[in-house]
Amino acid sequence: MAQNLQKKTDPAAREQRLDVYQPLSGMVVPRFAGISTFMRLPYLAPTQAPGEIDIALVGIPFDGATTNRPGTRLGPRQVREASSLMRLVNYGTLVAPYDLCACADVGDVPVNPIDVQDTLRRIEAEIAYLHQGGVMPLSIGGDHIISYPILRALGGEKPLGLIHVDAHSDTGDTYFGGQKLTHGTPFRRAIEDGVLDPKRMVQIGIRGTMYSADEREWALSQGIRIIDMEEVVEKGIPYAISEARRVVGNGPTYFTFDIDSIDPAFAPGTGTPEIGGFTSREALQLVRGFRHLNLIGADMVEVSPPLDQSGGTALVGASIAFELLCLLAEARAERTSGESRLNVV
Ligand SMILES: [Mn+2]
Repeated sequence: MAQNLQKKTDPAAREQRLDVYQPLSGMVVPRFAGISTFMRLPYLAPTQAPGEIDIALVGIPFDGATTNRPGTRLGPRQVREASSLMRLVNYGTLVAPYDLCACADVGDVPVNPIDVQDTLRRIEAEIAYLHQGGVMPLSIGGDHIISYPILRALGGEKPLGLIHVDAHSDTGDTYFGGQKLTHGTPFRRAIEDGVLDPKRMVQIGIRGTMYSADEREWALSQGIRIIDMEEVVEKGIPYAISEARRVVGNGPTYFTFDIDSIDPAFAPGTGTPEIGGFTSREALQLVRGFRHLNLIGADMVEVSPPLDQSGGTALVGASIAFELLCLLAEARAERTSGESRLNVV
């Protein structure tokens, strides 16, 4: 790995790597053809990633912590397929992520579909390996439990800030008589483990019914800033963006996007849909508001293909994943070049 890391600092080698890690051109091989990878990027074994690429797109096909309707284990495959519709340049921000960072699809984490704890260990090990090798992860779930081992892998040195876009707080304690590892509990576990700083955590779009008002009370008592959907509607998306930027500040920050934050009219293929959500257009506006933050990774979770066989939800998911990739690539490039335009609040 040491030799690889040395290669990384050589500017000529870096230019070469940007040439290699481009999506398969839709002008050469039509976009309906070829083998499905995220964004039509080259596939690279995760063991080869350190020193070679800057951002790894990681599939995490696990739904074993789902408390209601499953199916997200099939998410990465369908999102790969839908992501063949993504092109190279972000129309809204003009960010061209593949000109900034070497990116590759590193395949799926080899999960254990019948063992939650074993799966979480495997996810944490792979993400930690990438992180220690200087590679930023953009993970595609999978149910929301996957954020927990990722936060453990990334937050070991210093508790992280978090931008959390979701219909649900996911800060519950236990389900079904003491089960602590579910897709409704990842952020409570991460806070308990000290890898997530609740005072630098913001949740956006929370709504729907709750099992009990205590869920919200616990989150608020930890210092989490909840910009629930009622507040977004009242004050607007630009307000939500500036308030969230204030909360996370300039410290290392992770971004997690649950597809159920979007209204089921646009994204019905998810296990726990809630009406009154963001339109897909509003979601683009929201995510694009988080440029120039100190982002160290991101995920897009909870696309469940069996619940939307039209594939439309996976297209929304792939599009959000591209937006997240643009944020990560720009943040990474700014850190590397030392020309940081970090978060002015
Ligand atoms: Mn969630």
